[in-house]
Amino acid sequence: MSPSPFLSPDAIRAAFSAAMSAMYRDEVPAYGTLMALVADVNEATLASQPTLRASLEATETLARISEERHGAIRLGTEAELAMMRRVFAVMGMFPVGYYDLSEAGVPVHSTAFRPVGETALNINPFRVFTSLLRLDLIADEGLRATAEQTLARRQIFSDAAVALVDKAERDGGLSREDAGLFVTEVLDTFRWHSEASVDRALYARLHDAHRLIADVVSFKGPHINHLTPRTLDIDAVQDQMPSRGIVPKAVVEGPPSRACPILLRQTSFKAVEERVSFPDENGKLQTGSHTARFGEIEQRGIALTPKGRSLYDKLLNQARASVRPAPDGSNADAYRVALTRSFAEFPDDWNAIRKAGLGYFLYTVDDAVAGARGSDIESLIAAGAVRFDAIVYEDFLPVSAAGIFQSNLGDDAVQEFTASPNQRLFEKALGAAVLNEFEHYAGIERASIERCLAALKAFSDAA
Ligand code: OOG
Ligand code: NI
Repeated sequence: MSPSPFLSPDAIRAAFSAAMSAMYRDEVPAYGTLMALVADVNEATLASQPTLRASLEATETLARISEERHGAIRLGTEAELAMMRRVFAVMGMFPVGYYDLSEAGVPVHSTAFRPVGETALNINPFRVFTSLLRLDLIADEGLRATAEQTLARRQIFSDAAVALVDKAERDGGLSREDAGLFVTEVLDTFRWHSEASVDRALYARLHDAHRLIADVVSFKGPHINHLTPRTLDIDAVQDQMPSRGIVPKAVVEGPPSRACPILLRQTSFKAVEERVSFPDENGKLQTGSHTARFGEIEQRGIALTPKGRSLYDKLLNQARASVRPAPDGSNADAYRVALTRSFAEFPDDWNAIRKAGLGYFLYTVDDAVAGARGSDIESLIAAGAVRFDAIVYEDFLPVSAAGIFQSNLGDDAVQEFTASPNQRLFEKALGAAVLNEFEHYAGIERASIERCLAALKAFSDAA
């Protein structure tokens, strides 16, 4: 077989993720500080928790930790979303899940572009939370039309980027050289532009309608608005942020701190105020400021089954019904207590989580000799032949995402929209259906069980 003439999508994604991280470190220096803090905390955590290290080794996910991050962008039009899907596909990233944020007062709906399948995820799990602005939620019709016209005039992809996507689709991949060009050209789309494309008056009108609308409509492209490294101990990072000159958001989003981490916990530092300029009618630039870009960290835990997820949703709602976290942090301690109390109902032991069918696990052969006579997975586990490790949650959480959006939109910006999920409309714009996250995890779990049974059968047949 002759070697493939193409660089793999996984390698293109890894290169793109590294280039994006370097660009963002230049643009927002606090992100670099955060990365250094996360690296220190991860190292200390691995040194003090040998079982965590063993589990990451067993699932072959240790190497990816320090490379791991997600980012987020907000797009303005259906055409931008459809093209973005094609761009991400070249990097082996596909839309997973549908998130309706209108319910939380943010006029967008979203998906996450990410690698799918165990191998691709282990090579590089880079993902991008991608939102589409919903102009249909702007009440002022005149402003909506102006916003639409402004967005229709911009072209966020370079001609060269579009040509390379066409080529990749036509030929089935990109050569190493083309892949290098592709990374450079596509990175440009995510770059920060300090010169707005609207005048100050229009910016102000958009901003009054919703800060997020101003962020999407006023600029030449969908600047990356944050990057998020993965930490193994989010509480330690949250505690240490101030000592490195970073001010964290009031509370950590998601489940409470637990022995067995579930889903996703996230916190961020507030968006930085940046100088921008607005062209006036004579083309002269007037200075102003815009606040949008921030940094975030996250700790990922086990992916939950639909049963586990509905228990999570119930317990989170219960905690938030008793203490609603105030943006100024004044009731942060009370919220933490309410959360911990509510989640006492969620088993905090890996085998209990597994036995209750609440989470997904990866099964691997630990000791083939011990399993010589077993044939079902439970007796193989009991005999010590098979070990199980949590499958990491690769997706996002709508309530957490809303909390992250809010803390960076200015905490006074909370606004009500009628909840109006519209996955069908989103998928029409995207030009494809989004994948179902639960099916994805169930497939990984099932495949790991089949691999164990086949390996142990081969072993006992040979013995
Ligand atoms: C996206 C916020 C959501 C997360 O980690 O939940 C997000 C945004 O602010 O554009 O990134
Ligand atoms: Ni994020």
